[in-house]
Amino acid sequence: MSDAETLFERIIAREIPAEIVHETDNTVAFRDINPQARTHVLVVPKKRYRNVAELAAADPALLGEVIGTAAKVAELEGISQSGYRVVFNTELDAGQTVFHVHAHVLGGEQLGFFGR
Ligand code: DGP
Repeated sequence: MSDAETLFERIIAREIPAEIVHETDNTVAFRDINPQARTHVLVVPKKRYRNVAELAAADPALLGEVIGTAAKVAELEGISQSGYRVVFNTELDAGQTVFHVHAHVLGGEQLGFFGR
């Protein structure tokens, strides 16, 4: 896979199957293949930025749209009242493995604290 294309471009292009739960003009939301909570959905802007810092610097409106899609996913998944977490893993110490910015939407159960 070239640096110009990550796994997520292939999911967005429907070249790799994923369970898509919501889509807007500029974002796609699909279930994480390795869920860390009862609900675990990834929200990805269709345009690729490496991480949330690059997205925030280049296109804050699109970052706002990613957050808005995350909130919409929480509604659709029925967890907006019970609570959920939105996480952007950023670079290696945070465990980022796919370098196409994505928000994790986690919920559907009591989440543990996180850190080390
Ligand atoms: P991160 O560690 O923040 O870069 O998260 C990448 C996430 O992507 C990780 O939680 C697992 C998920 N993932 C990896 N490969 C696939 C895949 O082929 N399909 C789906 N749906 N999710 C994937």
